[in-house]
Amino acid sequence: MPNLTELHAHVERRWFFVARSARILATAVLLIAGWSPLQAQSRDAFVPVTDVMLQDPDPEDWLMWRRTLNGWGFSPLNQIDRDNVSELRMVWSRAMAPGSQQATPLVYDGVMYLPNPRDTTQAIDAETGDLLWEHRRDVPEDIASYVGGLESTNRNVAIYGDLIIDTSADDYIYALEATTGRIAWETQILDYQTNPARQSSGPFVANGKLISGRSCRPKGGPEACVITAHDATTGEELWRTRLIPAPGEPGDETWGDVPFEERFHVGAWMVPSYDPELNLIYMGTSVTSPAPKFMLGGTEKKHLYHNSTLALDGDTGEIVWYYQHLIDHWDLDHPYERYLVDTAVAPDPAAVSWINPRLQPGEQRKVVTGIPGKTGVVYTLDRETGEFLWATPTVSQNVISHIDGATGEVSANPEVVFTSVGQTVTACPALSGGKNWDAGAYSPDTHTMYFALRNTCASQMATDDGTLYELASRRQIAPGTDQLGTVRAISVETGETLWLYEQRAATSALVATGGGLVFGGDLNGRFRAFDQTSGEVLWEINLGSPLTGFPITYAVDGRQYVAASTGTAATPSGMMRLTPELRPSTGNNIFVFALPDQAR
Ligand SMILES: [Ca+2]
Repeated sequence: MPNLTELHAHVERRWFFVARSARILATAVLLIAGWSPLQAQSRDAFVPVTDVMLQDPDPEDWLMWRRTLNGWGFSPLNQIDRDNVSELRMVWSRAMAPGSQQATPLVYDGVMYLPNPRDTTQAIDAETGDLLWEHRRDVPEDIASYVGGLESTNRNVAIYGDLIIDTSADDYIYALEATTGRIAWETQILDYQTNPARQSSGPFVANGKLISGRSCRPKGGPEACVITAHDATTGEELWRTRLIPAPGEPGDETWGDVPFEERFHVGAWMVPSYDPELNLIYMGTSVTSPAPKFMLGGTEKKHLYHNSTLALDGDTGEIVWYYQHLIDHWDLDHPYERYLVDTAVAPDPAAVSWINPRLQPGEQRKVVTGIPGKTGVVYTLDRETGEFLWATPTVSQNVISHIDGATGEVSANPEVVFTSVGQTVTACPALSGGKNWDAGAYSPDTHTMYFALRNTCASQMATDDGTLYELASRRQIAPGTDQLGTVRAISVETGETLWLYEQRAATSALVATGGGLVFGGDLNGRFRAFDQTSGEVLWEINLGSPLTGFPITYAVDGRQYVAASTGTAATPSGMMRLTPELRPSTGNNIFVFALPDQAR
């Protein structure tokens, strides 16, 4: 008997027979006949994706979450530029599956691999928008009761060899044949009923290994809080690194007398970056549960490895170095994208709050930089050693009072650190950030990082009602402004803010291009192109629903496309309550734009 997946594949293959496109029909016939799989476009045979290709991808392709291993979110494509972007028009659109929508499309050789909510994967002709195949994972009905909701989020997939690989809501990692959508293998990472972990992000390929993190739920205890590596060809598990130390392990003492089995929730729920030369994986971690540390053995304890950048050995998963950004009491996670840049480091003392006094201004370093956490603070570290180089705030924040430039040690503002149940503080940003999962971008053409940030604060009370973080929170727009959304351009070398765009609606993920543009959307349905150097809005369209996916750009046969997707997701829903007069619709859709023939 065929299983459900195979039955579904049969349905999809029948669909091909009614497709009008002769090109797709020809491919479908070959697939049904079981002949050697062809690229859906029937151009050439499918060329397996290698580590060499992932390290230096074809400009036309978008092969991973932020396109390149260094996390930049940058494409060198330059057909769409500052002069012609105003002529962009939609060339195709599709509705997406229902659920929490935060997709990043992958594009390889003219095919888009689109992660839809609830572990539905689609292969789509990237030129026409026609569906080539679809695979829906059979997600258990009781999953939400174990992983605490948001189980439908399916942020990204990976491509390696001839496989499209995802992690699943039920804590598996699984591979689909890129040419057919048929399942190739699956490997259980955790038993979701005994060690539940929320798997919102998919895997990332580092030298043939599938690296994946997750947010572990307190029901499972510390053994669910792991980063794993699997063989990208076979799915065999190669290593797992627990993010909470056990008795006798380094860092155990940072939890004081909290029993190991009560050390909860230090996850790594976003996607890492990777330096193939150093063979180091850079991944950020989340907060503890509960958040206030007086409930966890003391406010001065570090509770490693929460809110840290971890540099992991690619072969073994060993933590080579770590840097802790903030001892958290307010649910201010630090799992977001890290940019790996080789750059002159010359922080401007007039623009940057905290600088390592040993730094010789202008010296060349291999850095890991960006805004790793919800506080909106930029951190630049030496990525070989973890040495602190500089840090500076962006949006208003009051949780960090000082960073020691010589050691990088971060001091929390004692006025907002909880010391008792029932205590109320106003902490900025709110627990939704500042920054959140909506990634920024780095352009090597301008040596500038671009971030979508929000001006928020929250009135927070420490509770003992058994909720995940033991916090009751009321969000607000930061005092002194009614502008919730911002896009900020920051020099990677000097730390200066080069331009700042502000508006009422919260802003969302960005992509930078070789055409001198930054594309990004907002939660009021607007998708727009900024001039990278001035911040001027050069093009804008209303897509009707919040821009919740990650925009990308790609090319097929020399024509450049820009893809953006809309929908619903928890963080945007919380943000929308701060701008109640803005009332977009909530449809999960992908839209693809290109220049008309005469403008190219
Ligand atoms: Ca998934």
